[in-house]
Amino acid sequence: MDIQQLNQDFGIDGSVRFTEERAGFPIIEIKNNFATAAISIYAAHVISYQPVNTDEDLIYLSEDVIYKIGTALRGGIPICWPWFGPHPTDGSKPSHGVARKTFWQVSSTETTTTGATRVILKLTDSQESRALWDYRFELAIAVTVGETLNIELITRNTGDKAFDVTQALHTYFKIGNVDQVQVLGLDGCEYIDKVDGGEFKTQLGEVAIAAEVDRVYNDLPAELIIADPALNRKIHITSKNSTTAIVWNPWINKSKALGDFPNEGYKQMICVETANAAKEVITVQPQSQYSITVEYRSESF
Ligand code: TA6
Repeated sequence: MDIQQLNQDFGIDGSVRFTEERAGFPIIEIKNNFATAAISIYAAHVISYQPVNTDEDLIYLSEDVIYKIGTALRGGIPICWPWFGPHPTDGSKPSHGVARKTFWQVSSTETTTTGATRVILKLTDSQESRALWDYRFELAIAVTVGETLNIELITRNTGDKAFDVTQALHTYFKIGNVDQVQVLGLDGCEYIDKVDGGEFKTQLGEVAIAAEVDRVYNDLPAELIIADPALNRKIHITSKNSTTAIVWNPWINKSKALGDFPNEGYKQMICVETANAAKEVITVQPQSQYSITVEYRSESF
């Protein structure tokens, strides 16, 4: 991708520019009156969002992130699609699907009527994708950077046969202290405990982190909150067309096992992922579409 051409075609003076600190991996840098943000065109991967007048990015990106085709960026907002987790029937296929390990195309950039910045990137089926998942599709992500960060992922079935998807916006949030962070809103929800053999359990009280946590919650409310007293902030997570959320923290041993993640990284991040997964499988009929949306808003305690 030619950076000069991208800036010519999609740059917006003063708010959208394309840079390439890592050769071959162009980044969309966004700056407006509300916030700064950055999106990797590889994997259409949001890697930063920081509202003005705040001291910390909302998004956690591993300092050991690896930019390599076929490798998912560690941190940011990976797009897990068209399946969440291992492939439902074929373990040889890539975990979390095909969308997060390939280049997307920039479709449009614009300044909205409120002065926010909206960027749309698209991915369509290819010989490579059809070898892994034999369907015709167009996948679009609309990222709106303003007082909030709004992400909409739209699946269009452009073929002649219905298909099922599970998916997740697998967001890594930056936190001040894993020992103090809580996820509010899941009390009483059923979850699959992936660190305890996939047992079905019920959440008692708010979610805190004191070991590896890998839980798939179903039937959840439209809003969750990450309460982070160490950074004196609450992050409101509001979703549409999603009743599944995953809470993940790798804790000590898994952090050490991940080659693109610092050993102490678990202390500064928590994943709260907006999804359609587990029993929430989405069937998309030919020539129709399905959209999942999440909005992040940060406020002081
Ligand atoms: O969403 C939680 C999870 O499914 C965990 O099981 C863990 O595997 C995490 O995703 C990260 O997966 P990745 O393939 O990006 O290393």
